Amino acid sequence: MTAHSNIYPTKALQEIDAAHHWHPFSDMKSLNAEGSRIITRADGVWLTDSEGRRILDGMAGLWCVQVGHGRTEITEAVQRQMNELAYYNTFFKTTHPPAIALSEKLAKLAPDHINTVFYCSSGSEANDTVFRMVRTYWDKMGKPDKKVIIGRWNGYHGSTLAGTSLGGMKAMHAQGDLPVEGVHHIDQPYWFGEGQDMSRDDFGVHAARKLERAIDQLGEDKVAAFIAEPIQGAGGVIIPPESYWPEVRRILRERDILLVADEVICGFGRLGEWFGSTHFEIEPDLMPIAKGLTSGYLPMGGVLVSDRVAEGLMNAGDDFNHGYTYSGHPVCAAAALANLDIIEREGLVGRVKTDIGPYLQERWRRLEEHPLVGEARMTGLMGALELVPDKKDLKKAFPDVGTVGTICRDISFQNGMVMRAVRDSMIISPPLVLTHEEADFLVETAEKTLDDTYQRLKKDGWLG
Ligand code: PXG
Repeated sequence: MTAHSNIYPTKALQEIDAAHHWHPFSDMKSLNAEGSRIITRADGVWLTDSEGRRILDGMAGLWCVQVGHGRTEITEAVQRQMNELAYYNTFFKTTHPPAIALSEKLAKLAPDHINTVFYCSSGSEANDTVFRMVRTYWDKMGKPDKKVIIGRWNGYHGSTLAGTSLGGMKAMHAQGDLPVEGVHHIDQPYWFGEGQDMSRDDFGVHAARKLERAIDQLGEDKVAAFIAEPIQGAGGVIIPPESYWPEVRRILRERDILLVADEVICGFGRLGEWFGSTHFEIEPDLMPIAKGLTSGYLPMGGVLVSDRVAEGLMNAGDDFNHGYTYSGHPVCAAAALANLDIIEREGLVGRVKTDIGPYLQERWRRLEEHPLVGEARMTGLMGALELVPDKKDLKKAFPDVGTVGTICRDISFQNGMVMRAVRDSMIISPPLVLTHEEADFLVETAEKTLDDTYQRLKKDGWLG
């Protein structure tokens, strides 16, 4: 068969897929018994599956398709670049115009103290790059004992060795005997899940002070960096209380420790600023990026490097022995430039801040009135619904965590919308081009999905 073979019946495609394709993060035995969903086309915020059904892409692919699907401005830029220079490397004293132009562009978009980019092909590679950069930086600064990187439980930084280690997903650590040495985890600022005994602001400070305590226990002279997502994505859209980031900044400012803001999801307009760091006024030393950089049209990632770290590493007088065959890939860089051009031309960042963001947030938050929803939260275009069995006791969770979330996710798909489930919360992160009508459809479908899920749970005895 060919890549365009949507002439085959769904069942035939599912059988071939089941026979040969190992999916990421999947229990393949049960997936193959059920059969995968097959997406064949996409346009704007709409996916089409192999049965010809249209489904609203509430997750922008996998948190990445900022400009929507099917944008010919990007595909044409890619084709032009393919014909001109499909590949050349950026090693051995060489570069090329797409990498040069993209670097200049990113330096302009990034906060003022960030003017340098190191390229790779994914968010995971970006965090592997961060891992080596941070440690090498302190070596060059004459502080080779500063090696420990502090991450957070339930943070996500990718699935390579460094990405998994820096992240705080216990199920991932269990496979491959991770984390690697020299990584320490602190608690996350997850008020709904872990902080309801305190006010949000008290809990934000409390969670930040875990960082202070960890640094003081490990020793400032041993700690190289703290890494965190401005808002945790894969962990369940954990929006920190407003008191959290200012306190983290105070703690790090008082100590000589680098701050890495993982912008892989929050970057490129998701929170109504070019970077999530700007939304929270984080001022990081390093910013890993990927996803929205190309809107997912081609794989590309990078690390945006502050002047302080760039000068420390680049003026050290020897090589940083790190890089990838596809670092700065010309076609991916052309896709990124075309994508950033659309984001700028259509004012998508400002649109999230002042138009579609507030519009969707207001409607989304109203879902908190539903009997299944304990909390409805959203910042920018990144939201979550916490499903609970009893609204009178918000600390009570469903048994067998994750089962109810999966039931709700499947019902959402049947109702014509992709929502992702994390534990028993439902997540959305739609393309930034979502129209008001599409936002209405999104919320109406979420509401219908909650109703259908409620009926199912009642029928199956989940609600007592
Ligand atoms: N950092 C963050 C904050 C991410 O969200 C990565 C790094 C790794 O990027 P790559 O390109 O290597 O995947 C991510 C990726 C999910 C899901 O189910 C989330 C991600 C990837 C796959 C699934 O929510 N985020």
